Amino acid sequence: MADLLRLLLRVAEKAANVARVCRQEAPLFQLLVQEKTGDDKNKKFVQDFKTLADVVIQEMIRHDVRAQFPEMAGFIHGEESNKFENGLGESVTVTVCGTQEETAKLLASVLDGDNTAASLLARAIHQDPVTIEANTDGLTVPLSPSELGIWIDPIDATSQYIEGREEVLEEGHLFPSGLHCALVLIGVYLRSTGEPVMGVINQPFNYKDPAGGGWKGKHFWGVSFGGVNACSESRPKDGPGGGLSAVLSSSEKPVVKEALTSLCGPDKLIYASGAGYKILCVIQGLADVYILSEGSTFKWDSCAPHALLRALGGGVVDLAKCLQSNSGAQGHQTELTYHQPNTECKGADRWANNGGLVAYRDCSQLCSVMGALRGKL
Ligand code: 2IP
Ligand code: CA
Ligand code: CA
Repeated sequence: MADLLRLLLRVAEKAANVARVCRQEAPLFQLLVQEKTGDDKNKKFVQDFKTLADVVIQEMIRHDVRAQFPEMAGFIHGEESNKFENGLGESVTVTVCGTQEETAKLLASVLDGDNTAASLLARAIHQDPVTIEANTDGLTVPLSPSELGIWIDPIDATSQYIEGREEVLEEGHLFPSGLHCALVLIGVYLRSTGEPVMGVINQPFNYKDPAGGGWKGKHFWGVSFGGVNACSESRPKDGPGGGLSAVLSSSEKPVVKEALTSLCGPDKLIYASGAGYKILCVIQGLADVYILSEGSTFKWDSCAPHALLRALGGGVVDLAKCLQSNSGAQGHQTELTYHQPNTECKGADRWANNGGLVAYRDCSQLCSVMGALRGKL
């Protein structure tokens, strides 16, 4: 398990590099921010490029995990499909090839022959990342790769990634939107039960090097299984004056906003972008809970940060199930799981967290939230 963790930290850093390169290299950046104007072919090309950054990152992660852990090959899932139709109507399957040149050639066929953009992307994909220091010494978990599956969100909060507003983060403060909300999420679950057992989060745009070296990232990881709980973050201390703080999507239902304003007070209700970023805020103690009443997140959004929350003694529950359950919020029956699709749904919705969710560090705070929402939804 420690081997897998080290690999995921490394490949998430490579993914962060690709995300940074797409914003740093002018030919790629132009494609990323280009307005969707002009003829249909141009619109589609620009749209493709935005998706391509995501697809390429996901395939790179899949490629590297499969190379080291072939037992996991059929169980590496993600948000994106690797089938692409280019502007000429040709179908191309995006994969990471054996050499940088081959990958560049393949990418050029998706990018309608834009060799400069294709070569820049291929270089980032095949580049070795800087070594990631993680204190995983002595971490032994009795699980083998053949028992595990993976969920990847190559870039969460894509809209913030493309908009690209820069914020200077301050320790202990939640910044609701901006580039820092974009995250690479890699979660590992147990195939038999669906419980999240390991998570790696990379924040590619954590701070800008004051010496002009560009954006630097930050990584977070957690492992939680069978009594072993380890996390790069320590459990945050309770804030002054008690009281609960909650983070929500700005598109949350008015009835939920009202119920939580009554519970937390207006000053302790914060809105932020990115499902992954909101759970990260709970992990870091920038908020106590994240509540979402709709099924607008997916397994790839929650799996990685869920594992970190578990390692800290918290979790992520299915809100609808929790509201129905008589035993209140406690018990593991209401925690989100990652191994079974919603069979009644089609497409991406098969993997939606349909009942909404609540992410929490502290069970008693989860109970307060459920108390405030019961009978309102
Ligand atoms: C999105 C992204 C959005 C989020 C949505 C996710 O993932 O995290 O920001 O909505 O739930 O599915 P909101 O910001 O309102 O919480 P992606 O960017 O990967 O599509
Ligand atoms: Ca997402
Ligand atoms: Ca995404």
